[in-house]
Amino acid sequence: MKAIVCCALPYANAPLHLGHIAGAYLPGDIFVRYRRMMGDDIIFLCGSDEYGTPVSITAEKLGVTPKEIVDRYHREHERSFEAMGIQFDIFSRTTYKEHTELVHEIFMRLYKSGYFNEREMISPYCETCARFLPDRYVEGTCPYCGNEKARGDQCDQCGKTLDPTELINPVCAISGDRAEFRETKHLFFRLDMFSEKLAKYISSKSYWRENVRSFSLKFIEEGLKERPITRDINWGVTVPLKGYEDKRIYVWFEALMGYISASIVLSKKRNELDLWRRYWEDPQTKSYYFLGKDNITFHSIIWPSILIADSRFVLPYDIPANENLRMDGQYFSKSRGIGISVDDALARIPRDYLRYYISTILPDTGDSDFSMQDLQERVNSELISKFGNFINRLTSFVSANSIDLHPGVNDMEKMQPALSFIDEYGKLMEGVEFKKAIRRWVDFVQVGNQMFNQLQPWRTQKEDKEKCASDLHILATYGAIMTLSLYPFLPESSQRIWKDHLGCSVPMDSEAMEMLKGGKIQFRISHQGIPFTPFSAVQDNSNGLNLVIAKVKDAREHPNADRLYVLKISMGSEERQIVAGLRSSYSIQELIGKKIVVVANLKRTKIRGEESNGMLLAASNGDRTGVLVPSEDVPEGTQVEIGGDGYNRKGTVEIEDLKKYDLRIRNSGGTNVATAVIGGRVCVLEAGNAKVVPDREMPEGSEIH
Ligand code: B3M
Ligand code: ZN
Repeated sequence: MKAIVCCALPYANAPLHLGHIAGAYLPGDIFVRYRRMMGDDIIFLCGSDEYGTPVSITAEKLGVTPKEIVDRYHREHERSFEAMGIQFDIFSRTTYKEHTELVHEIFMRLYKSGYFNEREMISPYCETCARFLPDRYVEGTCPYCGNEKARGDQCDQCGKTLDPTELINPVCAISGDRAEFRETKHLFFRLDMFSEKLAKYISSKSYWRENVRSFSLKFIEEGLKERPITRDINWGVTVPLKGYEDKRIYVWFEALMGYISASIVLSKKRNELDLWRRYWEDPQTKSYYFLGKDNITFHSIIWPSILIADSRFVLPYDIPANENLRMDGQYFSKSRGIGISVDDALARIPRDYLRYYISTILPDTGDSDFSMQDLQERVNSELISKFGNFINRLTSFVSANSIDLHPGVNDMEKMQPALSFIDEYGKLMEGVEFKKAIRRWVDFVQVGNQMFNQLQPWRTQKEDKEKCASDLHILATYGAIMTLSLYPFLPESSQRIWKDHLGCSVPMDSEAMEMLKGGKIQFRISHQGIPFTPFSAVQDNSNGLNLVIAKVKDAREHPNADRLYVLKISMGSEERQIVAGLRSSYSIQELIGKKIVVVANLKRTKIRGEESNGMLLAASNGDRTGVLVPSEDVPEGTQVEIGGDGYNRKGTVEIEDLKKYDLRIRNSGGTNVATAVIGGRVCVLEAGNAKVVPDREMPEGSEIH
């Protein structure tokens, strides 16, 4: 089979989190590894989606250019994918000239064929910023659900697609001032021309996931309207037409073409200029698009319409879209500080354990939950105790007794459970049902362990050496089938076990699978112990931070240090003295009476002759410092919770220990608050029902010490 496998191009404006990995990239990688193992001819494409308002808004907020943002996140995403073992053939960029050229070519082809209408349209305009406000630059109240933070293009609360004119009380997202509506000229893509063809195309896709198919058909039923495909912005692909110099192509309209331009870049990289045509222009090629559910209609309606209009390239064969991943019941969201970034996760979870766990909870047919505790249990009980143990008992027995494995006569009967596993596993993998495939795999590992118990090699070794050797050959074949079918999920560990533990010298591919079915693979078993180390979700057992709200009773200058104050604080039941380096940023008057946050279990020390029993927390960024305070008045002595984790607060911590919490100011729900990273999770610091915030405006990213 010849296939193009695409993963949605991530916007280059924020770090990737595990929700992205579970929703699009890991399933794509698993699929490609499986199909390649089966001998299929595949190109695996992805790249950065770099234009449009998602990027320019981020740039504006941070006060840098869009180019700086995309350069930074393109590199970062590339690294994250590599670290996850997700290996695209090309990770392209929509800012590449190959992309612009292709977009211009397709654009003009569609324009000349009459698929665009030019219209005056009414657009939101901000007087203060002196510009039109596309999509996300305008906010207001959703007319459908009343959400006050709906965006010009969509309401995140009820999921409805919106037109900015529908918003109640529209305001500019940058200035916050009221948006007015003005006329401006734009090109519209005649989506309405494709209703029939699309309905026929989608109806024929009986193998599509039910949610994708019914959602798309419903979208068509509700009536396809022409869609504006130009915008009044300057960060985007230019419009190759006179009179459109100040406008750009709408990001979605061009980003979709990024799949094709990525393959053009790949062709150049491989020095085979027509490579991309061999895939896209061959009607036999099957194209797959892995993505999150927010992107369904773009791929099932808009992209096929562009492709039908262009008429040269294959339409999507399948769009295995996924639902969302939650973390402890909440949706992953970068802006609300929920969830784990890929880097944070990999800092504490070995890559293959993370790939394994995510595979077992893929949100393919419904939302699913990620939890550290669950990860630890699954990895330790399924991967290690069941599979790892099978490999260990097999290899240790064979090595200890120097058994010369060889096939026996009545083996085929014992192979039955393995053959039916291979059959079902194959069907699930081809049907893009990876979560079910891995569940089926766990069952098969169980069967292998039971078989081991039934065959009792420790007895036959004494009573019937011939039977023992052939039984162990069967068991080794079982182990190899487990290992081979694990490859798409855990490429690294499975190759290691295949070579080092089982001593298989043939490549891990479909031929190997056929040989295994016929019991014809040679093993050179070597005992290396259990092939995995147990995983503990608890990073270490040192003491946790004990943070408490205290009130400053008194303050004086430190007699021996001109940057320091000596403070008397009260923590409710207890009074203490602490030393704080705040003299260049706060006056004594400003401090007295303030409720602050103290690390109450910091090792007691003397600073320039003054005792300091604890430390107050403050955020700083260059020369700016803001003391952390509760956002509302809470009693002194109130315990500050970090993500509600009942972690150990006994004993003392050292200054150095603070580093591992990565305490910093992050944005959560639109405000900058104090956060810590615990167990790879970003947690907001909370005191009673108050948040912990800096008492002066501090930028996101400011460190806390
Ligand atoms: N950039 C949307 C997203 O990251 C998006 C997909 C484009 S695919 C052509 O959610
Ligand atoms: Zn709404």
